[in-house]
Amino acid sequence: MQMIWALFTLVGFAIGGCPYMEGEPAIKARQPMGSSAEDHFLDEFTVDDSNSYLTSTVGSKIQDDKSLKAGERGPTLLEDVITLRKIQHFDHERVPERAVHARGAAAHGVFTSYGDWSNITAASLLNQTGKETPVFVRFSTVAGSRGSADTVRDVHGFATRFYTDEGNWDLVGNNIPVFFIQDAILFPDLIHSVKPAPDREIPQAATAHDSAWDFFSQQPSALHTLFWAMAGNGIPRSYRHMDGFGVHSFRLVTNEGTSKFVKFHWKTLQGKASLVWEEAQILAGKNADYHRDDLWNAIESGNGPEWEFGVQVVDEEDALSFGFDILDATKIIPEELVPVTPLGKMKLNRNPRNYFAETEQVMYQVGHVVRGIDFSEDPLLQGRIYSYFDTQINRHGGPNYDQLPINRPHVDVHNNQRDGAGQNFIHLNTAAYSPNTLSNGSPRQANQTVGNGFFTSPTRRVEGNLVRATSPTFADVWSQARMFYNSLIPVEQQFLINAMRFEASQLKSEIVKSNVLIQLNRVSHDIARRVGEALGMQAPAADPTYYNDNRTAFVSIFNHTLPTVRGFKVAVLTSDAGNGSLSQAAALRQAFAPAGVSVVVVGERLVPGVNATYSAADATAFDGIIVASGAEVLWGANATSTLFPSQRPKQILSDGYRWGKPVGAMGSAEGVLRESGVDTIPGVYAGGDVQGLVKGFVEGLGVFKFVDRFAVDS
Ligand code: HDE
Repeated sequence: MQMIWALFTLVGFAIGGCPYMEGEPAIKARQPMGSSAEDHFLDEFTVDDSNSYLTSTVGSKIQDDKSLKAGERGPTLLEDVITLRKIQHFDHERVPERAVHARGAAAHGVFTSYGDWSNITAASLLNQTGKETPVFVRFSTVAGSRGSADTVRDVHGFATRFYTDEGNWDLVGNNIPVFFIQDAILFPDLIHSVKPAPDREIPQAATAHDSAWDFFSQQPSALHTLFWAMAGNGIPRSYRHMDGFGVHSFRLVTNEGTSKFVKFHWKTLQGKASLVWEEAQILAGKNADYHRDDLWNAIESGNGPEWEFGVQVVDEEDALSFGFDILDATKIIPEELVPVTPLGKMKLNRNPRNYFAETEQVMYQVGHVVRGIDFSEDPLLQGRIYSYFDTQINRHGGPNYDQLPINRPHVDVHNNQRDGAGQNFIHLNTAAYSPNTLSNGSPRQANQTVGNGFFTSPTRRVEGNLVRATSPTFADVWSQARMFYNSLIPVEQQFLINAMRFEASQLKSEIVKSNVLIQLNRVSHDIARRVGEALGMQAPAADPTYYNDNRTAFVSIFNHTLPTVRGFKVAVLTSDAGNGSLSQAAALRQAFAPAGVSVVVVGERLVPGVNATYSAADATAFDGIIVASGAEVLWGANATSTLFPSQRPKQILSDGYRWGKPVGAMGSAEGVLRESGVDTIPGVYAGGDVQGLVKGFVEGLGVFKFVDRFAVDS
């Protein structure tokens, strides 16, 4: 242990390049984890530049704002190592972005076990009530590049690293519990089809193009996941408002060696919530960092999000007893069949201090499991185990990526792996092989397989002839897509159909369009007919083999109110010409504060008390909109101003209403509601009493989307 601490210090010293720094030393002594709220495992790698002189990368004090020239107007000299090194370092600042999931944001947090779960797993993070384990969680979209917009429609990554006291466990999951394909060998095909066209690199971060739907309709295993993505799950309100899933079946293994299949779940304690498509599209331009912003601000304002961690546990012999194969990642186990047992809770409470060092360099790996957790034979999972190790070599440039501060486990690492690019450690053992006598046999084998349920559960047994084949138990890829659709409320089904209309109507190939209708028709004739209508195409005759009336209660996003609205934003529209609207906005701010809702005061100019101007504000940025009394002047003769685009205040109100948000108006502003096309139906609040209005409005924020405002066709 001592040696590792010493090495960490040396490494930090090299990274910090700080021997000549003045003021606070950058390298702090390592403290035991969790001894104070400020303690953090990355502290020793931080560099504090306050009160310091510039130095070269090897510590000499330098001036680096003017290159060394032969004469004031002469050429820069080759011997100007300061300029050369600075530019060279800049030239190499980027590492390859992730091949998928390039766009994302992350945060630190803590996982707390609800109990001692050693009856189902030997995993040490779950063996004690109240036991805390640090985590680092990265959320992402899949298809877009690193600079793409947050609110594009996509599956979202939900990757969690647990820094357990027995090594790192990475649960690299998504916000959708199923996946497009059943076998890892198809992953490059899937991704090539959804990524932009190879000739013109269009479109960015979108599946509304021929190759994606060509693949989806040729590989119908994609349908179930596609349905989830076309529904609200593809456009969550924020990372905080989505669930997470391990997707595959894994195994939990006890110290006694018994094992069971499990599906891992993260259930958001903020409640599931989604945008509507038009909002998401506009946000992609107005604020491409919408989700990133939300997560960052929620944590900074003390509203760090929480998820409950749970498992569905299935006996090994029941793998095929539900009418599908639990090794097939295109299937969920409906919670009515196997309820989710909550095991613990995670809270994110700390933002990264450096995006590159932490969020960009975190390298999750499905193969990082700890004692008590084992894989399953899911062929998709098997391929992932390889892919994540391999891709990190491409990103990092060598095999020592696990030594980066964010990737280090919080336990000692001893093995005979040596050297490689960027080796951080100075290994003292000169007998880097096993078995040895020269190092007293160390590091020694720690074979815990039998009796201790290490990586591999001792009861696992496989046999079979070598085949390149899909198991017949994976054959039905339509029934669960249908069950998913059946389980949505009508307006949500409409959103899904509208999303498909949006995407399919942009397809150029008539063959692809017709193949899409053939596949949709296998799920539901009604869907095929309604999507076909927008394409000007007739759906094929009903194809009822997989039609069913199954439903599950746990997949709808729009059928519940949110348990908390903390971290939400309400716009209060004001006018500095309006009588007292700014002071009313201040009173509203105070009244919303106890609910954890922040108020953004919008006005014509950034005068004191105003946080945003009409020239920049837009309804997409807010979860609710209130017009303060006095602001009605902007609806009348002053509706046109050079300070903001024509009719902008009215547009903010009517857009918010149209997108299902709670809206309201106070006192003399009440008349603007009708004038802006706002009918008095649920989710519209009016009155002169600040406290009374806020009480109702907070409930409206919990409803989040007033769905009666959206038309449903048949
Ligand atoms: Fe990934 N996936 N994936 N994936 N995946 C990557 O690894 C891959 C799959 C997921 O925030 C890559 O480090 C294959 C399912 C997340 O850093 C890469 C297959 C699920 C993230 C890779 C899958 C995921 C990745 C790219 C099919 C949900 C982002 C960069 C066999 C359970 C992690 C990287 C982060 C990232 C391969 C399918 C989730 C290329 C081969 C299923 C959340 O290795």
